[in-house]
Amino acid sequence: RFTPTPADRFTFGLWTVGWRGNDPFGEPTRPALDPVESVERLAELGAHGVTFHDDDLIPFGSTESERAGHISRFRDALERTGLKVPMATTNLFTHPVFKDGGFTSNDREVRRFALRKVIRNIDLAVELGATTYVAWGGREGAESGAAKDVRVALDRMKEAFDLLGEYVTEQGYDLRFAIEPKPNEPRGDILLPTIGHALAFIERLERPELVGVNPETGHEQMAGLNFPHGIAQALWAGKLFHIDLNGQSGIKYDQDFRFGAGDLRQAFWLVDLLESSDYQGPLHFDFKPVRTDGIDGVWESAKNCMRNYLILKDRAAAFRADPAVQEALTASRLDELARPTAEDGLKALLADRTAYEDFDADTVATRSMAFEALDQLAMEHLLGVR
Ligand code: 3MF
Ligand code: MG
Ligand code: MG
Ligand code: MG
Repeated sequence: RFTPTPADRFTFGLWTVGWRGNDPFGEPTRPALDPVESVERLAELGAHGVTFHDDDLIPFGSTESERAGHISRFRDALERTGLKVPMATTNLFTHPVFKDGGFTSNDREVRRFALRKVIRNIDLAVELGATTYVAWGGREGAESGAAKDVRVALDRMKEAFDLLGEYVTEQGYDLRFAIEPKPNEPRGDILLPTIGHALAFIERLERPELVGVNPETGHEQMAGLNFPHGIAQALWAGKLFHIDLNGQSGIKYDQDFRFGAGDLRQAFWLVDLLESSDYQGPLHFDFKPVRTDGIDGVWESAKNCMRNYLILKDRAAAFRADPAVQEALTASRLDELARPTAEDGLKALLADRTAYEDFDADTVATRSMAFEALDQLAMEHLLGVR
């Protein structure tokens, strides 16, 4: 029970299990992991796929022949294990050349290099079967006011996505982009800081249909936002192309705990939402095994990201199937929310005296929404006592 299979669509970034525990104050606490070993271990644990930044697989500055060697070992491991590569992405943040960003660096030469770096890895992503290309612009931002003209930087950001959209269209690739918002870290303030900012930006692009979002649990919660609400709006907009699942405890640095740790109640509502939605993409974990642990903790936490998702899926299904919950939902008028406010039309609404002239606001105000009873049922299902 709660043991995943590839049919569950769980995926992991090479950089997640491969994180060595280096942070701004400390050196790595674990040795480097060979991507081939990560592929093998993730397959053993029941994952469906693996994702990567170009530099996770092919160290920055590799020669052509070194690059080919890394790719061929990786490809062999994929073939051996059956693991898929549904998504890939670009590292536009580690090398010092990206200190002021990739797509929006004030330095034009850096911007041109960034685009070429992305395009090169898009070709590899498509070769390996990826259909989603994530773009996290962690260095696109500023620490001070005059350093970045945000409106102009957004022009450059749009230019980058328009060029990338033109490229994949010309190549005939079956590939869509997913922008990953984050409010801050490593920049003081990052452009496109939340799901909402990204959704608004996408509508200004030349090919908006090619671009969606890849929201990360902790990133929205770093901004104090409700992650399930953000995901619901992305779904509503038809823009949930991918997702980064992890755990975060409130407004702090990007904690990247394993899924289910941090805000457990938001994790429950998130799983409830995803499982009731038409989202068919990968369930991708972008977490960091805590640096206090050795390699044992890496595989333990990877396993438990998936296990916690499956446990929450079970709890959410029990919640929805409980007749007491269904009654409580009706008492809370969720069915009424689903009914259009004026299916009789504007004219009828204006003519309806009960809607205004004869409406008794004081009496209607006394109707309870009964949300407390409903929420307690959720709590008890989550705690496993119902
Ligand atoms: C940083 C992130 C990134 C992105 C990754 C995928 C290094 O907080 O979340 O992980 O997820 O770049 O595009
Ligand atoms: Mg992150
Ligand atoms: Mg994070
Ligand atoms: Mg992420």
